[in-house]
Amino acid sequence: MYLLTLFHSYFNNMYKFNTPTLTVRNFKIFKGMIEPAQQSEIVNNLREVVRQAPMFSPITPSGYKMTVKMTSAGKYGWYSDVSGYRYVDCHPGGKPWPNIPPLILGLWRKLISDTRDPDCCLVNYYQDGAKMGLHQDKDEADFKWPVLSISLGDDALFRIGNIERTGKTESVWLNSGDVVIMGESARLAHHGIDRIKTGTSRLLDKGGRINLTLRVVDA
Ligand code: MD3
Ligand code: FE
Repeated sequence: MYLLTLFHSYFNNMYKFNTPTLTVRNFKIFKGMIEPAQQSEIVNNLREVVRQAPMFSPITPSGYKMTVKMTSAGKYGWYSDVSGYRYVDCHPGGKPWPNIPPLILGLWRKLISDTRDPDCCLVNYYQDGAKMGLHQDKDEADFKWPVLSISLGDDALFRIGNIERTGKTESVWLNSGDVVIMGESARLAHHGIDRIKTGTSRLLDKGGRINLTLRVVDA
């Protein structure tokens, strides 16, 4: 049985040697997995990403400007306007998205797969009062791939719901350096960010919070 499990992990390239600090509704939360020096290095890498692909606030299909600023790295970037949510292969300025920084790719390869890289690293930036309403992520072709999230900067109140839009939710605080893996039943669960506690981290010069999500987009 043990050999079978090992083979199964090897076959899927899913590394399960790391035990989550806590698991809430199959969201696997690794507290403080990224040490402060590495967090700073990631932020430095992101400065270059943002220089090549400046942050913008997408418009939702219902016409509201999102309070979160975003950009992306990788083959695709996530985008939204009145026509809908989708992945696009260029920044709204017209240039292809910059490459995903190697340090960030390394985390994916260690935790998720060393044979299939993510197609997108979505960079979300939350500042004074920014939040993200309860939603599902379903613009990707294959939900068998988990999504990996990395929190940097100020603390955030993360809300976890159900596959259905309604029902009881649970909230957890995410701190700088926390990593969350959303796979299996968590992959299509509703989730959102209720609020940021400003001034809780000194990682970012201008304060706020960055969340990175690594996603496989193509089948
Ligand atoms: C569960 N971002 O970008 S990360 C998002 O902190 C998003 O910026 C939040 O929700 C943030 O879509 C939460 C956690 C997260 C990200 C993607 C998921 C949870 C997910 C995809 C599927 C299921
Ligand atoms: Fe999401």
